[in-house]
Amino acid sequence: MKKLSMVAAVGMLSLSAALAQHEGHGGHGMGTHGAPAQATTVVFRVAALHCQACVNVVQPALAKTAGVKSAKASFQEKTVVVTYEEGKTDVQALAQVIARTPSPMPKARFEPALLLMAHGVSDAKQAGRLSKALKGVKGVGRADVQSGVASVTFAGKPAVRLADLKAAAAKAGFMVMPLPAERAKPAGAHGQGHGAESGGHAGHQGHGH
Ligand SMILES: [Cu+2]
Repeated sequence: MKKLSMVAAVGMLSLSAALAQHEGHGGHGMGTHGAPAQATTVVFRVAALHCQACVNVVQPALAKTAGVKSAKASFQEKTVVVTYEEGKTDVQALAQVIARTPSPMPKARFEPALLLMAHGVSDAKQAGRLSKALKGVKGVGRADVQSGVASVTFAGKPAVRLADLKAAAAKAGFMVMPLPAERAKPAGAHGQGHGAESGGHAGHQGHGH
């Protein structure tokens, strides 16, 4: 019986794959039943992800959240990449799960910022306008726009959806979308090396009292 249903499931999978390939041909039943909910992947920057112990608390907290399909935290990159089903959970609720997870490090708190790619921002004035538009969404705490990336934090009830942020940006003449995970690597990785080279100057400043 178990084997039979396995075979049936595999059959269904290859059938739907075949249907997807031949989308033009009638496609009856497509999208009416068994269609997967829209999955969205977002990236949060979490500066307080210090080590593997931090990763080991954040990932399971998200994984057991309804609507979350996968969660991958990285202390090297200070990011949490979450794939979720729209309608079951959304960005502010996910941020709250991260924020409410107790850090294993003393006195540390996970303070997630949603990273969004901002299109249509070419100068500081436009960055300011987009930032203001995002801050206008009820539930958004801070919204900073730098180098084409908007960093959004949340406050209050977990009601803000990605769609709300997109709509607010669109209304102001911009477009935001989740930052692709591969673009979320911290730019500071290069900066730190540079800082070490000119460490002599930094040292002087540090003793300047
Ligand atoms: Cu840690």
